[in-house]
Amino acid sequence: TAGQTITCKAAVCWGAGQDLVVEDIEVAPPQKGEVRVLILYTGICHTDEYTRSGKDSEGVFPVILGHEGGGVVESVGEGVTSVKPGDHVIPLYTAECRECKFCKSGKTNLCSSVRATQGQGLMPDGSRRFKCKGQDIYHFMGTSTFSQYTVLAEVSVVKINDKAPLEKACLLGCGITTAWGAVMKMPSPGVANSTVAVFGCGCIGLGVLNAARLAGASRLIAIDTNPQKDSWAKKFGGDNVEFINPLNLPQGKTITQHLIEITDGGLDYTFDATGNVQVMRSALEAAHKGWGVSTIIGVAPAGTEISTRPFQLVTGRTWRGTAFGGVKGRTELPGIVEDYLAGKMFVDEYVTHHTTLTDINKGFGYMHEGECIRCVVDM
Ligand code: AHE
Ligand code: ZN
Repeated sequence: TAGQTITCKAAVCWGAGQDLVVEDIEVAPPQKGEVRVLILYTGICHTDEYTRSGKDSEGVFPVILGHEGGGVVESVGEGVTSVKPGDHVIPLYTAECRECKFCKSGKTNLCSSVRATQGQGLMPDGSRRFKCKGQDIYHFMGTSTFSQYTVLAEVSVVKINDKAPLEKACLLGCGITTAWGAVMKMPSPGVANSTVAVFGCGCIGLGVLNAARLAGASRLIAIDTNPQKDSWAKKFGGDNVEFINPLNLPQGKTITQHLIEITDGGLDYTFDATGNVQVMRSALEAAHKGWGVSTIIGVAPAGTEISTRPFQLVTGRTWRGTAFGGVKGRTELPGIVEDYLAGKMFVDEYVTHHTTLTDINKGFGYMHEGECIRCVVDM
């Protein structure tokens, strides 16, 4: 099939707010510096729903969503050297070119090589590889994993150990790695022997708890309005996790006041895993005066803004954020896959639901239910 257009199935979102429609699409061969990948499994992340719903300011339609995939290289374009047909790979929505100002800075995992075109739903040369009913279809996050075949920039692909089962490892393409990195790549001194609170116990929040436990946090507090998340939080963070439902606080107490009270002044580290800007503020203000660090992981709806009194920062709290956990995909993801294979971190445990490409909309439905952590789509 190398060099030829492939016809396959993909879930197309024709317009903002519409359900996905499984269509026969055409996938053009990979051009120079590109890789065509057979996607075997993909997770569904809230960011897919966010863009589907029309809330993403970068959203363009018609589009093939999906960014948490696992697959096998089918063919490569001219000049591609880092992967070859048959390699097991994970698509990277945060590319790593190793040549741009960002990559060379040593200070960030953000890479500028393909980000501008990626945000417009295009390949780096400004064109598209998907067609349906004669119409060009936009790419998404440089990945478009809701297609049986997708085309990626070489800088947006990483080869992983083929012993890792792709029906689980696909989840390392977004949620789990993001949470893991947000904790493990925290600037010094890091979460060891520190108090940690995480707001939101979905995939990201549970990943933070799992990583913070391994990193040796001294106290773990999990916050969620869904009481069922208590047992989930303990499963991922250990039996000592203290679960707080902010809907059940003593009369008149805010979550921030309560946390400050029970921790003698606040937490060393807090994490927002909700994408809610009010929660982000609570997380920042629950960080300890003088040194507390609050990390934003959740993606907030377009148009919303965060606020706090500047005094909160003047008095030594740090507000930071992270994309893909600060992980450099091509350099660091293979090692994270090894950590998974060595049993150091949970991955299988996040999979609560399965669906097929045909029933992908059901997967979006599961996501709105509290008991779904991750739904894996068998493509
Ligand atoms: N397009 C949105 C921004 C979306 C966003 O913040 N994406 C996260 C990843 S979400 C994964 O589920 C991210 O890492 N962003 C870094 C980047 O380069 O986009 C908007 O608001 O415009
Ligand atoms: Zn995601």
